[in-house]
Amino acid sequence: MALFGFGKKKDEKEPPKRGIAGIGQRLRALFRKDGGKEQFYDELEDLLIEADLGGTTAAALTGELKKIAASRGLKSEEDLFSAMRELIRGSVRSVDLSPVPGKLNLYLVLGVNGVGKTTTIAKLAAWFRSKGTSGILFAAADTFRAAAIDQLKIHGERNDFRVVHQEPGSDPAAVIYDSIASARTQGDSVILADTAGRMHNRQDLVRELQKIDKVIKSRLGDDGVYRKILVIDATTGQNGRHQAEVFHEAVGVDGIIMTKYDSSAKGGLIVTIGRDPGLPFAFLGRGEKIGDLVPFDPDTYAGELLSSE
Ligand SMILES: Nc1nc2c(ncn2[C@@H]2O[C@H](COP(=O)(O)OP(=O)(O)O)[C@@H](O)[C@H]2O)c(=O)[nH]1
Ligand SMILES: [Mg+2]
Repeated sequence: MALFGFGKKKDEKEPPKRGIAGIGQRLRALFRKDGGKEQFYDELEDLLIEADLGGTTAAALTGELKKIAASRGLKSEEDLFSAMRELIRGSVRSVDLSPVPGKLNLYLVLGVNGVGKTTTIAKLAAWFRSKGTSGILFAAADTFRAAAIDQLKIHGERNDFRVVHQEPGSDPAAVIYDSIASARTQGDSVILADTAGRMHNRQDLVRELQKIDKVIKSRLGDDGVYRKILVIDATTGQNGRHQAEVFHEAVGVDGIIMTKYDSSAKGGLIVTIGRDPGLPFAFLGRGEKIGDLVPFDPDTYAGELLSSE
């Protein structure tokens, strides 16, 4: 079980790098060398694929840049580079998922195994608390393994958040149902619900999520605010896009948190998902500690992706 402060020792890790290591620099060099020439666009497409944008998105962006360059007569390295930056910037959206004051806000945290759901729940709780929200409750609805429940309980104990849980193997929808009742009794304002993310049987996963979704909708009612957050690991590459599609189709995703966007991450996946299925991003996870969560900002992101630092 990996928890904050455990796992890797601090000094074993490089300081977080910004954006894609080396790609920004190589893009710069490419734009400088033969920006606008036919071969330039082929090389650009390859670099974008390396940056984890995926073949389809890389080809689309390259084609769009080519059109813009032709129609505006762009030739200089600077003009082409800023057009590229604008294309990236225009491909991604942010979303503010702050709790609505005076309501019961339920966040269902989704994602496949190991992406960082449980860790992200603790980070989100700390973030909300730092912005003045009190009465934050965890629902241990990843009931698949005892360790998953324990992990959330430890986060709760360490950071002083209440945790609603049942026995391992119990019905996740029932745990969330209980947590809503408990939050109402105690006057809590936020529930962060963990879920299991087994993907090997897509049908089962979808069916279970839809059942949970139905229970939440009927139990929370119109006076509650219900949002579904998908957690995606930046290091999973283009499979992350498939995950976005599956979860979005199953229950509808309100916002994505991309984790492990710290050292080895190649954040181009954000552009891919931002374009198709077109989902917005709420936060980036940039480390294992509870404070390693930053709101997603499209301008900063575009800058970092193309940064030559
Ligand atoms: N480097 C880094 N590691 C993370 C981040 N978020 C989670 N992790 C690690 O990813 C692993 C799996 O996290 P966990 O929350 O248990 O994933 P879950 O199975 O989706 O609940 C743990 O070792 C976490 O410390 C992040 O933003 N950056
Ligand atoms: Mg977990």
